[in-house]
Amino acid sequence: MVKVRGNQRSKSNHGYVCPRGHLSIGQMYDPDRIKVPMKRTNPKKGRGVDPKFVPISWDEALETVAEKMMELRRAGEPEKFMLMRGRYTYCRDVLYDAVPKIFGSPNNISHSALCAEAEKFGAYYTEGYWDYRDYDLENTKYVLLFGGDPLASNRQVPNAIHQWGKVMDQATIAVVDPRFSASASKAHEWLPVIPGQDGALAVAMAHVILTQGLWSREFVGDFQDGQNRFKAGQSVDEGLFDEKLTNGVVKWWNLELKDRTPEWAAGLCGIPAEQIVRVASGLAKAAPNCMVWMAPGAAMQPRGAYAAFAAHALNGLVGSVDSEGGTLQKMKAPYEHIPLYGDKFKPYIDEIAAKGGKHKKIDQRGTLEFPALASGKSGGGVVTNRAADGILNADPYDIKVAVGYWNNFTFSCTGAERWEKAMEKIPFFVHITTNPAEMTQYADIVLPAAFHKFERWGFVPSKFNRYSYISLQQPVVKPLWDVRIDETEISWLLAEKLKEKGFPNLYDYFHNEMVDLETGQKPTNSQEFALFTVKYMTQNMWDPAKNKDGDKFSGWSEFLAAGLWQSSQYPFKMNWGKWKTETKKFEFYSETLKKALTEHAEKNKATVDGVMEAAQYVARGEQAFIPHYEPPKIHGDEKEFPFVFIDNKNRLNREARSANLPNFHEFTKVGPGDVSHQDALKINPADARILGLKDGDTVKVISPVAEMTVTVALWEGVRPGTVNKSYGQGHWAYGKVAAADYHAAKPRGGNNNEILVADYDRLSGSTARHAVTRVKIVKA
Ligand SMILES: Nc1nc2c(c(=O)[nH]1)N[C@H]1C(S)=C(S)[C@@H](COP(=O)(O)OP(=O)(O)OC[C@H]3O[C@@H](n4cnc5c(=O)[nH]c(N)nc54)[C@H](O)[C@@H]3O)O[C@H]1N2
Ligand SMILES: Nc1nc2c(c(=O)[nH]1)N[C@H]1C(S)=C(S)[C@@H](COP(=O)(O)OP(=O)(O)OC[C@H]3O[C@@H](n4cnc5c(=O)[nH]c(N)nc54)[C@H](O)[C@@H]3O)O[C@H]1N2
Ligand SMILES: [Mo]
Repeated sequence: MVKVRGNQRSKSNHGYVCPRGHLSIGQMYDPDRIKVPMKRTNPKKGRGVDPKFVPISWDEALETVAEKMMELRRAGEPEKFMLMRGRYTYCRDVLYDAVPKIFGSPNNISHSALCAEAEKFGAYYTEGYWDYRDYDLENTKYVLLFGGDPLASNRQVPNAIHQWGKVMDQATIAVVDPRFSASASKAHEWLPVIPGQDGALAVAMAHVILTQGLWSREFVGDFQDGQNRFKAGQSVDEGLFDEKLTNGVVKWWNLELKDRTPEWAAGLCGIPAEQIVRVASGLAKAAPNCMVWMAPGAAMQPRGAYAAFAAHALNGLVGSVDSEGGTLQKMKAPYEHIPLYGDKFKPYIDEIAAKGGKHKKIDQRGTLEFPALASGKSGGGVVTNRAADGILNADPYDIKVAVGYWNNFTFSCTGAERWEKAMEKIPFFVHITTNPAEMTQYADIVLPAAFHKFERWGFVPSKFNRYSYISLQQPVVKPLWDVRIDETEISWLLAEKLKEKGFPNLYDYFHNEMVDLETGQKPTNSQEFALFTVKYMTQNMWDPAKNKDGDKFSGWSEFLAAGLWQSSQYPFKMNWGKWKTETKKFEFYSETLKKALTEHAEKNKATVDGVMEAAQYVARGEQAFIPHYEPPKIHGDEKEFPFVFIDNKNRLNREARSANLPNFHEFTKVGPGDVSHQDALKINPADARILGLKDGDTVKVISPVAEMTVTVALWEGVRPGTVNKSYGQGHWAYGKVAAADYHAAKPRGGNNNEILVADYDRLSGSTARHAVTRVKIVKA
């Protein structure tokens, strides 16, 4: 393979990949990849302890895993099996759902809460949509970015890059980011918010929009006599306002917004009142062809759910929800799940599995302190990072056998050290991975994975530029090494071994249910199973009898050649008046959240105020149900730790998977302020002067929990009192390039997650990577 490009048919990426796409050739040909299965011969586990891995056959490897799993079933404790999922394709149904369910464990733990769940909270409790939004950049007149950098990261880089020049010409772009991001550098307004103060800014903008009478009459409604009574400090009689498609605008005003003046916010968030007024009114005047693009920077913070709620609610005030040039939901990408419930599934669940599956999960979701209210359900979402504490405290029980695939929690979770300890404690761990990552160092069995982009079957749905799409992953190159596909092939091979040991249910399920929908043939080996699964799950795209929307194909082979199915274009206002909220309206006063919180409180025999207290929010009473200001909760005493640490993704980061690529280090400088061949801690020159630091100095960055040693880069792109370092370096494993010394477990650069304190936005279960930790800087 010599080149990667975007699918030429794509209406979303316009035929181009983002810069990271080009790194994937290097990832596939990475000489440090794991080439054959291995087993550990040194029983001692720990960072820097050589596992003394030796090569073994696939047969021996899976024989060993199956035996360990069967021990749990024989002892009647299948719940002590745990499956950890990091990145994935949608064939995740097999390994992530079917395997633990049929085996008998409730513990399938995904990485979602490390990623961006808190932003979904904002969209769900306003418009009943637990997902990322799409954005109609092409037709927009105003873009207000809250905590995201779409030219470099977030979810639609190829489209953003493609459209940005046009958007700069036709629209105003305003970027709320404490860091001078790539997008801020190509914007009209930069609002370098003090980390964690996004909520203040958002509610003040709402205050401006209402007091200036700039809300959408079409969307929100109006006072009966057309006279604006939204005056700072004054309550308004709800009866005087005829509300249209929204719920509770006057309640929101009375409970929160009336006192949230731009002057009030300026003192907290560090943005001048004039700029707050200018941006808020600019946004509203462009309405409805405008958007508030809210991303993890403003959400993945302690208490970030309410900042996300407030930022997204602005879209409701100006009526940009589902509007041309606005923020959109998505067209259906109608893939099928494999049978995971109902008549086709139940026969495979035996008594041991039924009993095991009823246990509480290891991540404590749904407990009083961890509501994790995904999609309106108490414990509806995962609390990924809390699983480390669950394992360490054997709460609610001990984990004895764990499998991790395509994940590296020992590196990717804040408070990473807890995961090191947790991994030491798990008696038997299997890592399915391409590279010898940090987590791999704790493995008893290592299984080499097919590289996701080019060596396997899989599929991924997503959306941007108003199209939903399903993109196929196909084995387009012959793997150089003895690898297998994580989600499907390895599940099959494991099922064969479990069957040999007297537990045939998983094998029978795969064999009977995952038939080839073209030929009716049942899978007889792992490769067939992998292919049939993809065909099964994408049947609504390629089978002309089932296809109801978008690209039409005559059959599987045509779909395969196209590599991509696309929906029809998203029609504006599709969901107006049909939101899946309690009131069917866009909720400022969220009856949906009230219900979720009340149910969670009742389940835990508490009051809603009791939940808010336990989950560490300051709001009480009705405030819990509206977008409101929550003060930031940043760890570390301000006097001892004077700098707030800002985390971001460099343009070339694939989360933490780029660091073993020489061209990643050569081109790190494509990130604003970043320096090639360094892991640069960016500090404002004014602060550097006070500390006597200059470019290239080596420093220790010390947080309340840990320290790391990195290189200083002076940069005006962070405000005094904050420092910034891109995420992704600091590997002490992964390969010869990623680590300074792989064999000595010596890191190259520093891992932000070692110094970041493990804390959460508990309402969404999210791990907070933003506005969570203060640090001090000491010359090393
Ligand atoms: N401080 C900080 N922390 C973050 C983030 C951040 O921006 N800052 N980002 C967060 C986000 S958004 C996410 S989504 C998570 C991601 O966190 P994880 O889901 O843990 O994913 P990665 O850290 O990328 O690690 C994936 C691991 O899978 C293995 N691997 C790599 N390629 C393949 C493959 O093709 N197949 C298989 N089977 N295995 C492979 C390697 O061992 C690699 O370490 O990290 C989160 N953590
Ligand atoms: N280049 C690149 N792109 C990626 C990925 C990648 O690893 N690299 N990963 C993908 C994945 S898995 C995900 S989940 C998405 C998410 O990726 P993003 O949407 O980029 O989210 P984050 O990485 O969390 O960072 C977003 C921004 O928040 C800013 N920020 C930090 N603190 C604050 C704050 O207090 N307030 C505000 N307003 N902003 C703050 C940071 O400077 C950064 O610009 O990106 C995807 N795209
Ligand atoms: Mo993510």
